[in-house]
Amino acid sequence: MRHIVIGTAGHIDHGKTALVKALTGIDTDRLKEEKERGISIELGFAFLRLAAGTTLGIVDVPGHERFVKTMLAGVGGIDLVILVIAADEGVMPQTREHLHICELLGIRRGLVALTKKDLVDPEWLELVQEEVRAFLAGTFLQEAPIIPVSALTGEGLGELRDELARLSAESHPRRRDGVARLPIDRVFTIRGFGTVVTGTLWSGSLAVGDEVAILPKDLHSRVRRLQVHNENMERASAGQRAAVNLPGLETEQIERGDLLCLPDTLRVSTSLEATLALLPDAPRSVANRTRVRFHLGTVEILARVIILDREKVNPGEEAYVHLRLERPTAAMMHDRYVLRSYSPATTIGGGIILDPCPPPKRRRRPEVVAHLKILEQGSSRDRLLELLKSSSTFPLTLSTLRSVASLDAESLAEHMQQLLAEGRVITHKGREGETYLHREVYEDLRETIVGLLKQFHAQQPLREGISKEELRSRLGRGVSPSLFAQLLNDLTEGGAVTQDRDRVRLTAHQPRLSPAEAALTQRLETLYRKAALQPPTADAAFKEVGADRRSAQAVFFRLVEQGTLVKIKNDLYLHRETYEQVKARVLAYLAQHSSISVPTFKDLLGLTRKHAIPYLEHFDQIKLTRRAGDERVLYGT
Ligand SMILES: Nc1nc2c(ncn2[C@@H]2O[C@H](COP(=O)(O)OP(=O)(O)OP(=O)(O)O)[C@@H](O)[C@H]2O)c(=O)[nH]1
Ligand SMILES: [Mg+2]
Repeated sequence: MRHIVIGTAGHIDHGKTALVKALTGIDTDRLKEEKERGISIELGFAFLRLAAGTTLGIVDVPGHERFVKTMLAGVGGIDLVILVIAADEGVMPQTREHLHICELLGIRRGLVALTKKDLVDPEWLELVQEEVRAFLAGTFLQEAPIIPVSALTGEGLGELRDELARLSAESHPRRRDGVARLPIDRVFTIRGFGTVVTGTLWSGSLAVGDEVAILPKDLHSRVRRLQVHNENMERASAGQRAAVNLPGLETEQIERGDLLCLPDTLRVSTSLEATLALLPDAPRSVANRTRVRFHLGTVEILARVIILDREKVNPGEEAYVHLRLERPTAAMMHDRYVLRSYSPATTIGGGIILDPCPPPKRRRRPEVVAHLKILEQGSSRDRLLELLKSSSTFPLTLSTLRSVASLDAESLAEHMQQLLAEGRVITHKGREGETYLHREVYEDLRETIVGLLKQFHAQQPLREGISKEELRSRLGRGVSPSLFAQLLNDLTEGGAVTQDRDRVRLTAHQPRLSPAEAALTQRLETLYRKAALQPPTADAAFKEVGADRRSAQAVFFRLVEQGTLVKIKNDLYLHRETYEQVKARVLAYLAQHSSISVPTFKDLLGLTRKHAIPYLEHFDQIKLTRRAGDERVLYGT
């Protein structure tokens, strides 16, 4: 079974809808307004059964210049185009614009239907054919058949149908094993079933029962019912137009331009990097930061063009660009997109997505251009390595890698196996399962950690180490907790780093105390030991030992860090010996009694009520005890 989708294209009133109806019997102008005005406003959908088991999906697009946006949403997923040119009018502005769009989208095959043959005489028809042939020169349709037809008399329709059959037999089928992607072009409700979305499956397949996600909002649902060409199906695959019934979602939550896919397969981004080819007849050059309309799949998003390899892009030139979108979307490497000028909206160019999730805010830099060159021209292995090296979040799962690198599962697995064997890529078991990162990225991270520790020790020579959470946040760059733990363990095994509970330090680091600091440490420790259950506030202690606050604080926190002083609550610290005694008293009491009350505790230790409560709260907090009404019982009883 071949699945092919055909789109119409061409100027307003040239007979696209009439031709689709003559071919299929289906009138795709369904709206009242379309009937009244005699023009197409929305996309129309039909299908044509050919012999040899092929059913062609047909998307009929509007020709009006105001609806080019709709046209773009319609032709995003097509394999073949029927460029409709009325024999009595010949090539007109949207004939040109629609052909440009098809070229920019990388459509490779199609034919020209020279419609309204019945309105012209043979000489005229010949002239128009010559005009059209000249117009097609240099485009993908330059060798395409030009078939005169009349929707009115039926003349030429047989030949047209034969050509369509021939072309679809020659078309390369889309990849069914790819990542399932369906850019949504319609959303509506069917009574009794609820929300239904339609679109052309660009790649992969969908089956009844599949869990699905709608991007960029990341709404979740499942495929309850699936139709292709008005028939219920268990599965739809690449190149088919499908209607998908999604329970639990309202039509208001979804719109044309959203993308239906399987959960956790695609990543959304507001930054994209791509090639940009400006049409030779674009009205003007594109300057840096120009605001444009970006079209990909069925979506239109306003965006700014950041030019990466030159000052401006002139008509007919090709450049590397960073696209900053005003709303996120999910793209894949090698997707084709179209740009239209902001106002007046006309098609000016387009290109190929190279990096679907680059770091945001990139500017013109030689290394960015080098990166994009590899993504554009490199082998699939080089592209994979480049993406692993440049990804702004990591590590990456296989399914994310597969979609950003546009690789099929098999070749991705092969590449990864080899790269792992060569040691160029490292695996990591994270919350998302098996993930991968480039060895250089991993080593960079390790070096950064060591650098951060050095910096910390230089700034805080008395501190034993930095807390792990603090270190991870200084590392930035979206390192997951589990990857961070792996990095630390790796450094610890190598001996460079020592971990002590929630703290980390360089093994070589020895907190150095000056003689004055050592003396101060001694005095503070003695003070707290003696004070026992009546400890001073930190400030009072500093005064008492005759030290200024700044130098005393470092020494003080070192005592806390080492565990010599134990924090009960803000500004209430006990010497560890006193603390252990208090704890032992409570435990001993609770060994003989089922619970302890505040008054009992206070009497046991000779404290005032005000002072007693913080200790009990502290014990609750460290899960030694827990509250049971007014009393405390042992935690876990
Ligand atoms: N005589 C004649 N009239 C035709 C033929 N094909 C279309 N028409 C007429 O041309 C007009 C426009 O046809 P449509 O099919 O609506 O044109 P369209 O290209 O779909 O127009 P838009 O969708 O608005 O761009 C209608 O009045 C049709 O009846 C034909 O082969 N012969
Ligand atoms: Mg029409």
